[in-house]
This record gives sequence, C-alpha cells and structure tokens, in this order.
Amino acid sequence: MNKLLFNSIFVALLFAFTACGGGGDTAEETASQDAESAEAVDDGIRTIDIIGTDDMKFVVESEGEGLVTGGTAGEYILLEAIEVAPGEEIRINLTTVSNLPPTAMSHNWTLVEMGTDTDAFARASITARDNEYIAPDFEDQVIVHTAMLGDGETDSITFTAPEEPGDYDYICTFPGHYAGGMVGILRVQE
Ligand SMILES: [Cu+2]
Repeated sequence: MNKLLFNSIFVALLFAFTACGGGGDTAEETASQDAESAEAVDDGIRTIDIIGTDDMKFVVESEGEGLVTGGTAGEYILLEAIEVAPGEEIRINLTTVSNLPPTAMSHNWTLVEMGTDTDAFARASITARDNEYIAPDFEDQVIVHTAMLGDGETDSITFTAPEEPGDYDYICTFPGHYAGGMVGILRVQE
C-alpha cells in the first residue's frame, strides 16, 4: 500500500469516528446550553459575545475565528476588530460587567458608517442622555447599536454587515468612553 492511499484511508476513518462522536457531543452541549441560558439561540448566525469593562474596553473571554485581539485585559482579551464578509448576518451580544452604578458606568456598541467622524459623534453624544447617549445629529450615520447597558445587563442585536468592503468603526457612546479607548473596527472583507 502506498503512503498516500494509506493516509487517505486513515483520514477517512478518523473523520467517520469524529463525525460519530461529534454528533453525540453536540446534542449534549445543546441541552446543557438550554439549561444554562434561556436566551441561547442556535440558529446558525455567527454570534460574538462582547463584554464592556470598567476599564472602558471592549473585551472577549476567548479568541475566536474572525476576531482580532490585542493582548490581555485582566481576565479578558482586548477585542480590536471583527472580520466579517460583505452582507454577512452576525449577532453581537454585549454585556456590561461593572462595579459601578449604571449612571457612572454603562456601555453600548454602536456601529457607524464608513467615514463618520467618531470623535465628533462621541463628543456630541455626551449631552444626549435622553437618547441613550446617541447624538440625534448623527443618527443617520449609525448603522446599528445596542441599548445602553449597566452592570449585568445584556443586549443582543442581529444585523446584516454592509456590502461595501472596508473598515467601519464601532464605539461606546457613554461620555468619555470613546476617548478612553472604547472603540474597534468591523472589517468587511471578501
Ligand atoms: Cu462604555
């Protein structure tokens, strides 16, 4: 038996074994997830769980495909960018973890059109408390945003990524947080 053929058979057997075992695991995982969280949805949409911290950073608990990370932030990993395909449907789950009251520390995840002056947007939003800190003058440049969330709160948004490739900024519009580094990039690429 030549080596290539042997390898092919080996891989085929391995795949059969993995597929068999994988099926059972998936069923168990699904059951346990349902038990842990009634909000867990398994509809095939890529879901990114982001945490907003008291350090005014967007972080994740673990590395993931399509996530550009930048070192550790306490027990978390800094999230710098999210890579998506044009027109891809994705879901962002944002959760705030804080030791402070919501009036002092809340977060949102606000995605804006390419070319938006995010610095001006963030500054204008400081006085927009009654509009969840989204400056009305910039609302037409907001593609999508979560609710403003205090400690322990989570919001889930599902949306379709822009078709036009490029870098789209997302920021937290709570006063001072953009300046504090609460910003990242949704990178739309083929
Ligand atoms: Cu924030």
